[in-house]
Parts: sequence; C-alpha cells; structure tokens
Amino acid sequence: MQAGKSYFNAEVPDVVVRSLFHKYDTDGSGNLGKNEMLKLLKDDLGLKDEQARACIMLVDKDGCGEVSFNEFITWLRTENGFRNIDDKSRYYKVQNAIELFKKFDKDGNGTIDREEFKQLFQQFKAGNCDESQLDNALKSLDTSGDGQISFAEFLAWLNWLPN
Ligand SMILES: [Ca+2]
Ligand SMILES: [Ca+2]
Ligand SMILES: [Ca+2]
Repeated sequence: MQAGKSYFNAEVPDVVVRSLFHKYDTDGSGNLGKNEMLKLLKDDLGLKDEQARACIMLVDKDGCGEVSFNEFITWLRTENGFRNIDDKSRYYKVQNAIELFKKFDKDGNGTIDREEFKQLFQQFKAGNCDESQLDNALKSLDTSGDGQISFAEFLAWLNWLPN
C-alpha cells in the first residue's frame, strides 16, 4: 500500500500542503480538529479509519487534540510519517503503543497527567514509588515540559520504533 504517496514527498511545495490543510479546516479555526483530520486522512490520503486514527495520535505531538499546520507539515515531511502507518511491523508497534497509552489515559483526554502517570509508573516499576522518583520519571518523559505526557512523548520513551 502506498497511502498518501503523492503528498509524502519533500518536493511538494508548502502552498499545496497549506491548501490541503485549509480545505479540511472547515470551521476555520486554523487547526484541524479530530474529525477534520479524520476526513483529510481518509478522503485525501486514502487511509483506512483505523490507520487514520493512529495517524492523528502520531501527528498531534502535544496531544491537545488539534493539529496545527506546523505539526501537520512536520509530519508530512518526516520520512517516518507514513512509514509508521504503511510498514506492517512498525504499524503493529504503533497500535500496541496506542492501546497501552489509552489504558493509562483514564479520562481519555489524549494526554497522561501526573495522576495517570503514577499508575503507569507503579506498574512498570512493579511496586511503590516515592514522589520524587515519580517526578523525575515524569520529567524525563515529558520532553516538552508541559507536565503532560503526549502520545508522541510516550512513544519516544517506549523506544519501540527504530529510526
Ligand atoms: Ca478546525
Ligand atoms: Ca488523561
Ligand atoms: Ca509533554
């Protein structure tokens, strides 16, 4: 499968990507919300529903649920952007990571906060943890420093995907 082949190309001028982005920003917010992104990925890039949902998790770096133009173009221009969806073994790992992430994102808001992280940390450490260990671990995962762990940060920490 060669989903999105035509756009997945560093040669595509920004203006083309921008017009694609604006076409699907139907509420004119300047960001693509979840439904807008789903529509773009499925209608224009030809992804299946499940792939499109995985994609959104990958593109939305800060986990705020909205994709900015910068996040979008960075993802399109990154060689691994589509590889993570197209390549069977990479995609399998992405799916597993998403499942794991969702398990700990108890309130389903798309990021893991400190309370949710505590559960994760205890499970991975197999025991109790003190608060300073917890804070240190959180800090090392939270590379953006916003106090929340996004899926992108989580995936980087799992280190399941080869570059
Ligand atoms: Ca929008
Ligand atoms: Ca959460
Ligand atoms: Ca973060």
